[in-house]
Amino acid sequence: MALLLALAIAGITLISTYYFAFAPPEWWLPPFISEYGAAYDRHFKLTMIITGIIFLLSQLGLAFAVFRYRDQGGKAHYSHGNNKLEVLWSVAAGILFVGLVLWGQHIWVSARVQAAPAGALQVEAWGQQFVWYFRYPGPDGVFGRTVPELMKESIGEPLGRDPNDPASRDDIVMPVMAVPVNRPVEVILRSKDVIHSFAVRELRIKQDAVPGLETRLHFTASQTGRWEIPCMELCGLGHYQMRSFLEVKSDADFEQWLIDSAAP
Ligand SMILES: [Cu+2]
Repeated sequence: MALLLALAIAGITLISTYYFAFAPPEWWLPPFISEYGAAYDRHFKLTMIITGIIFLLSQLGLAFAVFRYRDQGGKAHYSHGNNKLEVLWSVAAGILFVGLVLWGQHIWVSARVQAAPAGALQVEAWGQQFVWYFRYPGPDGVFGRTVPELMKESIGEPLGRDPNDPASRDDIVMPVMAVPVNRPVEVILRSKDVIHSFAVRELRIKQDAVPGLETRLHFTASQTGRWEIPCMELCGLGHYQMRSFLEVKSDADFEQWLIDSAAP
C-alpha cells in the first residue's frame, strides 16, 4: 500500500512537471505587445523554474518518506519536530518570496509609479457591474466633470457627464478602448460600484479599479490588433460577461475612430 501511494505521488509529480516543462507555447501567455512584456515574461519564467524545482524536490521527498517510513510492524514513537529546521525553511521561503518581489518590482514601478511620458494619450476606464466604459477627453484634452446623479444608462449617459461643464461637452464615452499604436497611453481607472480589475494579457497589465480612487498606469502598444479586456476581479453574478476590447489602430485610423465616435 505504501509503495502504491509513493508511486502515485511520484507519478503525478513527474507527469505534471513534464507538462509544465514541455507545454506547447500556446498553453502559456499569448505573445506580448507592450514594453513590459520581455521583462515580465523573463520574471514569470524565473518564478516558474524556481518554484518548479522546489515542487519537484519536495514532492519526490514526500514519496520517498512515505515509502521509507512505511508500517513494518515496529512501534511508532513520538517526535517533537525540529525547531531549527522549521526556522530555517520558513526564513528561506520568506527570503525567496520577498526576493522575487524585489527582483521584479521595477516592472511594476515603471508602469505605475513612474509618471506617463509627456504627451501620453489619456483614457479613463470605468468599471461598472458588468460592463466597461472608456472616456476620452475630446479635442480640448480635458476630462469634464462627472456627476453621479446624472448617471443614466437608459439615456446613454452612463458616466453622468455634466452639461454645465464646458470641458464635458466634447468628452467621448465608448464601450471599447481604442488607442494609437506606438504612442504612450495613460489609463485612469475608476469604478462606479465595486472593485473591478482591468487586464490585457498581451500588455502584461492587470490593475484593480477601486471605487473612490483614480488609479493610473501607462503602456505603449507596439502592434495593431484587437485584444480582450476581461474584468479580472470577481465582481458579482454577471462577472463572467464583463469584458470589452482593446483596439490598437494606426494613427490615421485612430483619429478617424475618434471623429466617428464623437459624431452622435
Ligand atoms: Cu468586474
